[in-house]
Amino acid sequence: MAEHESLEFGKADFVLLDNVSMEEFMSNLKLRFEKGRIYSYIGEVVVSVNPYRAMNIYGRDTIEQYKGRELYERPPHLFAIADAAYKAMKRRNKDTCIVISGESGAGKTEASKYIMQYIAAITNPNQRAEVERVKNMLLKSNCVLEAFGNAKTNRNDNSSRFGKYMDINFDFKGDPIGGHINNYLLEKSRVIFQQPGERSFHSYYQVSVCVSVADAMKVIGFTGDEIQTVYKILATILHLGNLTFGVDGDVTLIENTKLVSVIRELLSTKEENVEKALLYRTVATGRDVIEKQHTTQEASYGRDALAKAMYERLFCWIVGRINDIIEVKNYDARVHGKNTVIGVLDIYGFEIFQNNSFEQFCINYCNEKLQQLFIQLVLKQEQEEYQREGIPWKHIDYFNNQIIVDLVEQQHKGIFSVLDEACMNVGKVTDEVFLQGLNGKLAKHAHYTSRKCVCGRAHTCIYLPLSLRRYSVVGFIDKNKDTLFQDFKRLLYNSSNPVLKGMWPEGKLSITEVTKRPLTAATLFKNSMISLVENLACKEPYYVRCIKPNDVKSPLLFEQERCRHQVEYLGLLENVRVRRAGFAYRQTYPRFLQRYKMISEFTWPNHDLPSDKDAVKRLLQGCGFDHDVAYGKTKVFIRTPRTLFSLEEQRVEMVQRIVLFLQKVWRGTI
Ligand code: AD9
Ligand code: MG
Repeated sequence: MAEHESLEFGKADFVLLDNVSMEEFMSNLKLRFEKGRIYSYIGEVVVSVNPYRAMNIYGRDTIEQYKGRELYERPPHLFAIADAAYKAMKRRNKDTCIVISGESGAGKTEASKYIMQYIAAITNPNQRAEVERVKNMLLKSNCVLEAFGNAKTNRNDNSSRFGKYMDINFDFKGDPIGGHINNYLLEKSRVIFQQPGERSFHSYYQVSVCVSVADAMKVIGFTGDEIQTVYKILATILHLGNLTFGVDGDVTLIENTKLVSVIRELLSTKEENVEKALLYRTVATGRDVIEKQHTTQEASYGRDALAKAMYERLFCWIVGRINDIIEVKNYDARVHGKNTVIGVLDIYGFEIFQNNSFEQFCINYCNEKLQQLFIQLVLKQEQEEYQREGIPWKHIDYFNNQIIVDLVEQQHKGIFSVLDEACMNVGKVTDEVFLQGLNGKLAKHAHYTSRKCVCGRAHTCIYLPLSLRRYSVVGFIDKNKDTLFQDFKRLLYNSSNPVLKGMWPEGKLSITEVTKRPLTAATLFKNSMISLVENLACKEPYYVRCIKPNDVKSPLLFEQERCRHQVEYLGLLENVRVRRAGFAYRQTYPRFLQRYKMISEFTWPNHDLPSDKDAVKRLLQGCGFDHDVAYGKTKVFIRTPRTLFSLEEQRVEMVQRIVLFLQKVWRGTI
């Protein structure tokens, strides 16, 4: 029996609320959470509340219940949305994507794993060895990426510190044949600094007990040399962290020289080269090339930049290697037909800390961008559906966060442009200069203000919709420029370890050959976000909206205010309104009949009308609901939830009567 037949658990679809108000929304969400119903729908959007406890709803038997079913036939679940995306891909040859959003710790990564598991479980019925291999790779690659890209934060013990978009490619039979991962801005500063209570990436704590990750890497196809090099890089970064600099007269020197030998060994380079790269910088002045000694401050900056860059490069290299291994090979579209894709996006969620820096700014911008896509697509999809079905559409207004996205990314006037401009300045480039630039250009913007903080450090305050976020501009310039002295690139390129050397191809260039200024971190991130959104926009999207019920990881606590805030900024209430503005419910004629035909004498057990559409019309007229519905080309649209309830009630009644009747037949009493 479909769950929305039982009101004990609240309304399974928020569209069915009697009144669309925040109060009703929240009490339904709370009731469902307390009854252990962590998933609900808004139409085809899944709303998920992190249960913070193991739920017995992901096993093989549950998978079987959702396989090939329609969304409304079973209680709301991630599996239903995964199945819908899969069916659209397989039956209609559509590229689809599943976009999972929500704040840090809300359950996005877990959701993405369940979705992957579901897809793996329902595909390849013939157990083709090659497909099994691909599936195994896709699942194992996750574990490796988490080890290197996730860390414990104050919000989440397993927080994703990078954005991940994974395409799974399918052949014409609907079986996975490969994949591709795009990764976005790893929070590399974590290798040199963590907030109190936080940790560096899991990889650091797993090296000693890291058999499982090493195993996973081996299974995926990393060579022994490659795995060795990964460990050496991790060790180098640890040692770099212990390296200190001092002065002797005019000379900057390394205080713990023994470490240099260790690092040299790990990097397979010459010892004097390591020392030189840490203490000097080669600069070209006109035709001359000179070596300029660092101050201790510059040397420390260089050391940290090296540690961060090595980790980031390692991470990107791992992603690249995984992609080499999982990419689709030998697929001939002329023979096998179109190769279709399901993309799964699991990105770092909104986060607000005590002190928010460049990283939080980028992460939150990314979330605004995805929210914008959601707004566009949900509206667009509704409009298109009505047009396709030939039903008039009533426009509905709601808050559009485009203004926030523009504030960040617009050419010339946006915050990223002002930041890049400040970084290009010759002469003094400081965070202060950047702040002045912002104040100059954005003082009149409705969503921008800045002020000095009590602590005396410069802050900019940026108002984002419905929540105040404050970012400190301290460190923006450095993090945006992301300078890594060329000397380090050459050092690593000249390593006799071919794996390491291969990670640093640009080290091949001599100082006089390097002319181009590299793109800034903000520009790179902005470009990657724009292309991500373009990529998602051309696919049929499915959404999972995750909510974090409390800050203490408790399975029992539903913090009303906290949840309401998330419902607000995720625009869930607006989502319900848009969905209901037209019609709360829609279904294709054959499916509708299949479910409700027993409630009308004209359709039970079969109808003799010219089409299913006519039969549905007859059925609804008979029940007196004709005024509340519209008949599209392929689907019937029902305006108010009451009508649907009533249909459901009649159906339940009829089913019971039929069952009773059959029992009597069996007993021979009829
Ligand atoms: V972040 O933006 O990467 O910091 P996520 O990805 O949204 O965040 P994550 O999926 O990592 O959060 O979930 C956080 C924790 O909540 C997990 O480690 C689990 O302990 C817990 N969780 C989340 N979803 C489920 C679930 N469906 N069942 C049980 C869950 N526990
Ligand atoms: Mg995550």
